[in-house]
Amino acid sequence: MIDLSKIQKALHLDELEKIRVELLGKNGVITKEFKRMKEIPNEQKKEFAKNLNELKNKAMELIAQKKSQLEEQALEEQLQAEKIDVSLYSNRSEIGALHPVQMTMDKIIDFFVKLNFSVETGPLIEDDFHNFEALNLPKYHPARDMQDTFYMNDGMLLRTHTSPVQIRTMKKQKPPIRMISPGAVFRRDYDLTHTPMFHQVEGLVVEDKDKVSFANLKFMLESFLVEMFGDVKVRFRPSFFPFTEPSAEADISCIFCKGEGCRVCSHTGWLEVLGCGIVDPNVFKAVGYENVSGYAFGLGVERFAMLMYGINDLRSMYEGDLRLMEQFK
Ligand code: 2U9
Repeated sequence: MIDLSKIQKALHLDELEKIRVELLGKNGVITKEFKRMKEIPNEQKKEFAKNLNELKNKAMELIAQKKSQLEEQALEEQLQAEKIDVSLYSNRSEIGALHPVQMTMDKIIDFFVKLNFSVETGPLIEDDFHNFEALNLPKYHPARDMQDTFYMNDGMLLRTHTSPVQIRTMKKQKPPIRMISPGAVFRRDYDLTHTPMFHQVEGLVVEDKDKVSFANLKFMLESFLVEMFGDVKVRFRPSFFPFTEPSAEADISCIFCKGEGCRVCSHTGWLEVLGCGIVDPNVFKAVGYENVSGYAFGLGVERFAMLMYGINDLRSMYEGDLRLMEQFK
């Protein structure tokens, strides 16, 4: 008796194929039965052939049915195995943000570039001439003290302001000059309001003698401060810097209390934001410029960033805490 029940029991397609070969292949049991035909007596041949054909057809039908069932099952298994759960949590990479100091610097630079200032840079490690001597900072000046400046063993130093860039630019270019120098500067200072490295943007305009006035400087800086801080009042107070004469410091009306007086402006209603002045003739002498006039200014970028973005601790700028950065995306 040929048993067809094992077709139904096949669990996988390759098992079913083995059964098909066993039954219907070249040496399969059903095929062999057909070969036995010649041994069957003539009167039984018809009946034998009919039964055998029925068996063969039945086997083929069962195999085809089972095959499509197993194919469906295999497809289902594959779909299950390759299923993607789009609701699962993924390790998304975070999008970065520019540091508030960089954003502030970019805004400052944008303003001056629109006014046709060139953007100049220079070395962070400087010599005494470019950092001090040429800027009318005499030998006994306190800024030159080991307590205030980082010195290298070879007498070189970390620049204490970006002013050496203006000296280098004047040495390689003829007037007129219209430039800003943004960049990092270094001072031996570390407390609530000072870090050993911070950023400055300084500006310099040099024209023919008597062409540049304090009024030009005031107008330009007033426009700049209104662009940066919005609708603020600006005032200039007399001050002193070795490289400018006369010198002034500019204040804006406090952006937090609108000039009413608060903790940030120490109840004065004013915030000091930059220094400026008419370039001292000794500075022009040091670079060999004659018959020129010029104005200059300088500002601390961190201070601007703190005011513009309401950051109240300078040190938080350099702690690398992503919670600060994430607020600037
Ligand atoms: C040359 C001539 C003049 C640059 C100037 C200031 C005034 C100033 C401070 C602001 C805050 C430094 O970062 S801070 O502590 N700077 O007040 N800077 S005038 O004057 C120059 C520079 C170069 C050749």
